[in-house]
Amino acid sequence: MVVYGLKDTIAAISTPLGESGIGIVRLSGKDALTIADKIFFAKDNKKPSTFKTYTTHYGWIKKDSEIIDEVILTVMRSPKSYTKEDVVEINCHGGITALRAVLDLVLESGARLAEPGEFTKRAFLNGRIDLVQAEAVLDIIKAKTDLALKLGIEQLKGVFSKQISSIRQKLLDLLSILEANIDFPDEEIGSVNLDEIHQRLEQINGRLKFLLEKARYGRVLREGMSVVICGRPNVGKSSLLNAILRQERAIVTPVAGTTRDTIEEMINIKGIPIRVVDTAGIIEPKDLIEKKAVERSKRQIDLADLIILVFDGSRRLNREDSLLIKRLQRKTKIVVINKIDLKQRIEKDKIIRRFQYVVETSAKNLKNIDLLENKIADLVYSGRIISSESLLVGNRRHAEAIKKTQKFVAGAIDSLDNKLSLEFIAQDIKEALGYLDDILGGRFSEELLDKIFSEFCIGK
Ligand SMILES: Nc1nc2c(ncn2[C@@H]2O[C@H](COP(=O)(O)OP(=O)(O)OP(=O)(O)O)[C@@H](O)[C@H]2O)c(=O)[nH]1
Ligand SMILES: [Mg+2]
Repeated sequence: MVVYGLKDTIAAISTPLGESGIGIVRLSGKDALTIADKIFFAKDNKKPSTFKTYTTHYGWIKKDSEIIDEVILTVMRSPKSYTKEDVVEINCHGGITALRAVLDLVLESGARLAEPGEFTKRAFLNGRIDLVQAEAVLDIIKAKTDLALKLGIEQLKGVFSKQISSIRQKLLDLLSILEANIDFPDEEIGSVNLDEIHQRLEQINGRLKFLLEKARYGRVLREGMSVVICGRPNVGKSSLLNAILRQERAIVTPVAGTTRDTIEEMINIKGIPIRVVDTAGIIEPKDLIEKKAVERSKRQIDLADLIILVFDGSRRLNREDSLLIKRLQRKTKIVVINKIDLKQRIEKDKIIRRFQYVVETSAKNLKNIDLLENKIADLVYSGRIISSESLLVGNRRHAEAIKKTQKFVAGAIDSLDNKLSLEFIAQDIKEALGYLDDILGGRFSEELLDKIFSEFCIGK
């Protein structure tokens, strides 16, 4: 692996700028301890280069014998540190002036100002973490929701990396069997059982497909989950969409069958990006247009992470409601009893007994829309929509690479089915392996690293 600019010792303020109780200046690199020796004066006159790893020491930072700050200094020696290099952290008083003065002194004494994410980049380049884990550090810093945080921590622990590594190993094993056979076609050692190769490729293919399916959930956190509003005609679905969006987006009329096409909009509910979709209420189509409308709704329902099933509180449940309930049986649902401003005739007890999450609203008067939003957020945060098992695949970069890997594994299976020579199959497997290496960072470009790490803050 090529190592970029790791000779420098880097430094940065690692805590947020602004008034705070304490702030930390962090140094990493081979001169970290020598630099600390020059500027840190312990009460007992000992020097940082003599400190044991993972110990903290009280003292002063001085410039030309003038005290700049009273600090606690921590030493973490290579290789057991965040970057695998010698790391020194200086706990200063908070506030920009003290921190800036200490950082300036560190820089004057031989360190270079770190680039954004450079500490984490070093952890990667020095082999302590893989690229997925480096990205996870960023996710953790940026996490706005408990769930995003949970995902970041899982990835940092290497759960996802392990999955990828294990698939990678399986492909490597296959490749070595194939290559032995290509190199020594007549030898006993190379005799290859094609059925077994086929079986193993299918298994890997299945595993990759599973990861891809899960990638959809990882994306929810960044790109939004899909919430689809369903219900028979006229119950107030479009009115509910408008109420959630707080704008007259969809046409609302007293005529049943008003909405024909699905309508979707992005909104943000308590930090969760959500794609809300309003569907046509038609359940039993009578003509071609209605048939198309039903097909579109069905497609949205299949993709939905959550369904909002709307009933009209002023009417009794009917056949269409029952049909819909049956159709949506396997979906996670919030049931909305709408039109509570009118006289209620619906079998409310029955609904409450049957469904776990029920909210009563008046879309027309914007009543209890906040309760519905809270319910949606609760379901996401409690992990009931996205289970922790789904927290396998993180970002789009990973999903793209898995998709390409899967394509080549499927290609290898095709080649095998078409009785192509083993070279072709080996070539497909090599391509597949390349994409897996992209995920973990075994194969990477400076450009990719820049893109990933430039999103970090300085000091991480
Ligand atoms: N009183 C009352 N009327 C409502 C409420 N919500 C919707 N309506 C009315 O119910 C009628 C149908 O509303 P829509 O929002 O178009 O219903 P929809 O479910 O989208 O109907 P389709 O698109 O035809 O399937 C309209 O006249 C609305 O004004 C409500 O909370 N209270
Ligand atoms: Mg409508």
